[in-house]
Amino acid sequence: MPITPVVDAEVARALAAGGAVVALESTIFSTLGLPGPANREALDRCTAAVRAGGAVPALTAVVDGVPRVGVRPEEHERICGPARKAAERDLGVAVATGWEYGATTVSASLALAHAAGIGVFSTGGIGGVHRGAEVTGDVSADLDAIAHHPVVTVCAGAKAFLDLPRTLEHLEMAGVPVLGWRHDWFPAFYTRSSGLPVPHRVETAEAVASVLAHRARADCGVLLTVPIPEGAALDAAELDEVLVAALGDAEASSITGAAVTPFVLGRIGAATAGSSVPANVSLAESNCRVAAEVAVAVATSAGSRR
Ligand code: PSU
Ligand code: MN
Repeated sequence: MPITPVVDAEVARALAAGGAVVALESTIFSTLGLPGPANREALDRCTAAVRAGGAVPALTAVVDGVPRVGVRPEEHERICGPARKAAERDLGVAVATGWEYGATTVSASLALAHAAGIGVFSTGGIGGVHRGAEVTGDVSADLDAIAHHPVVTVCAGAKAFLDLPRTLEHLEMAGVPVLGWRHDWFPAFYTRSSGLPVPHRVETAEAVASVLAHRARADCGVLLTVPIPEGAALDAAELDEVLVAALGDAEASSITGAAVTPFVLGRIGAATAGSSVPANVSLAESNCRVAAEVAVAVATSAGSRR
């Protein structure tokens, strides 16, 4: 048997009743993802957006060596603190060696959500194929996790410090349907379009639920991309300079492996202090709003098939 998370009582009740549930990752809310106090604001606004949409939020994390799906508000302060980054492959290690706080990435969150029977997951941006991956081989485990858990991942695309064309190619190779929420372009996190067309545009949550229900492989997920809200988007040209500088710093500092993404995120945050953090919070909240709608549609369609 693979990992069995401890599911919070409210989440378990919702699942047993066939209700709508949205899983959330914890890396974005830890200091690895966003600086304080914005990370706490992000967590509060994300969980509120899920609830306002009629779904129950299920925050995933490893706390005191226990894999969890659904973390109580009393524990949120800890979630917003320092953490060890836990990808899917780290979950077993985090449990076996009793990590105090393993903040789940997209891949780990999908594994825990799937194990708990949750069909919808919301995040900020996914990891992808890194620039220079043809040499370093650095491809986020997020991509294969999306391809191997039957869960809808709702995201604002991926940050432009990644190689977005190759990220889309990888998702195609892995058999993942990539959808654009009322939008024709693959979003680039802080900006609404990467300039790359999204393979399929969808207009409704019911359509997304139907794509999941009719997936070609039992173990395959769906990627739903939602562009950052108009008013919150940043200037693409300015951002590009910051991204290039951040990547140069990472290389000069010999940062590799799992440390690359948090390092680059930190540099982008520092270089764009005032603007990137509110943009990040706003897109995370917007994704949660859409994810709640999708979770309601998934629950309704599962109910009618019962
Ligand atoms: N991109 C962001 N913010 C984040 C992450 C990515 O804009 O917080 C985090 C997510 O948890 C994602 C992880 O799953 O980084 C990917 O890390 P890596 O590139 O090491 O696979
Ligand atoms: Mn990596």
